[in-house]
Amino acid sequence: MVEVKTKKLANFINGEWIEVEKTTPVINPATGEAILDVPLSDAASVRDAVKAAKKAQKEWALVPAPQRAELLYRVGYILKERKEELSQLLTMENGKVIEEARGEVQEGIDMAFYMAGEGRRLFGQTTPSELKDKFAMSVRAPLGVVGIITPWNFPIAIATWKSFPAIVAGNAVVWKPATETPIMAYELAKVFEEAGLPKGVINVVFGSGSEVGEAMVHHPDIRVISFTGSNDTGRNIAAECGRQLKKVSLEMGGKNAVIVMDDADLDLAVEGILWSAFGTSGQRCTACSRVIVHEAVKETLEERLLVAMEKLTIGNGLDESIKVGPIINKAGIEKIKKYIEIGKEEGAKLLAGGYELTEAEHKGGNYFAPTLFTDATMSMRIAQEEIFGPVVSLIPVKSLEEAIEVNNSVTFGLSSSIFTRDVNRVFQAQRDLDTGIVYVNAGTTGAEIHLPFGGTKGTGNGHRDSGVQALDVFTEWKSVYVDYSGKLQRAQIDVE
Ligand code: UN1
Repeated sequence: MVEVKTKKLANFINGEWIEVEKTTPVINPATGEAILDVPLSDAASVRDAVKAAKKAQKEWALVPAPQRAELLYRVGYILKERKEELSQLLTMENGKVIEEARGEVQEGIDMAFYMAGEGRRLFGQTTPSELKDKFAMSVRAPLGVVGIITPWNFPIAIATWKSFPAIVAGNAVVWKPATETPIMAYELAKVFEEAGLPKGVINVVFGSGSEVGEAMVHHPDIRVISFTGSNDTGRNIAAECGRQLKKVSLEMGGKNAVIVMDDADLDLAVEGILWSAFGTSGQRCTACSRVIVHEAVKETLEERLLVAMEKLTIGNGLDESIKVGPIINKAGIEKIKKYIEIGKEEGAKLLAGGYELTEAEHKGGNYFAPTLFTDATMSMRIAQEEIFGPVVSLIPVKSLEEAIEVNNSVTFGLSSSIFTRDVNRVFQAQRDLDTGIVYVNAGTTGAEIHLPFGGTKGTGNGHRDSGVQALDVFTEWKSVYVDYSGKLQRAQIDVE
């Protein structure tokens, strides 16, 4: 088992580890134990980080992109070497079961190699000029200093989705990780350091959203804020960035549904629902929290789900046999409990779960039993609002059209899925489901890093993390005209 207590977390600014006096404990959600302290920095640390980033970025942008990418390859190899150790640390700070922690670290490794490849692409476009002897092209230019704010539920993967494209494109980064899960940020900064990233290209400032996050959003030299987290915070950030005309990229969750049609492979659907609803204890933006089921198979699906849910083992995710880990903190538990009450009051039928495990069962940890509601309707709050816990509501429907309407009835639009064997339904659904990600015959989770990640409507503001599209967040298009005619040619006028 890896040792965690001996680590002393510090900000990483201009290649130096800078300790901060004020700290708060990081709690292992599986045990309730304080495992170490996280610094609570103030605006002055953000100013120092931006200053360092600004200076470093000028040089970094001049390094040829394939050489910048070399460093990312090194980052990828180091992450690969340290995969098991990092996965265990991730489980300790976040609670997700070790198998999923390994998957998340793998996502970071994949992102390193994928984005390193971009160092030899970063494609621009050439196009003919309307004038003779004139060359026209558009190229990607880095923004300068970029700010990234990352959540506790995917503390390493999401950080790599944002920082790797930023770095390969020639930016310098100021990064505020979630205070619940600072170990992954500390370790990733160590990896960057070991890989030899020039000082100041990546800067990590630990602290709260109200202190560090605000200072980043207000700092005039931060050219973009890329944020993943809660809806309220995202909207506040967007409002302030709008006022400053600062670019902002938001990813703020979902109310994702699995549709099960009457011709579905029901055993497969059960597996897909279980994995995407109760994996990470439902604490994914992509988690399935609604099952829209054709009435012809509703009862069978309920029965099979209940049998499968019985087998879910709950506990400390470091134990390989555990399937469902803890909830991040007590506030998370309280929020889930509130929705259980709301669901009951609204008239949905509770088929399984609905309770927090007792202290005696899990001393100190925050555990909530996997929960299944049925006979929910489209407009109920449990079918509309993000719960971020292991709670799923079944909504019966009569047709594919109705299923799509129910799916699209929420304000979010991140992920959706359909189980069917009918190719016509597959193509109709992928066209009509109003989400940024659509799965066919799989649950709502499991996005791969080389495809764009993000959603429609209230999930975000149109930008995408991950995939080559992430480069659009961290670069600006520059149109370049080179006239080699030797005379002044006026566009729109000197055209024969
Ligand atoms: C998130 O929950 O914000 O698709 C990220 C998935 C993971 C990433 C989830 N690859 O479920």
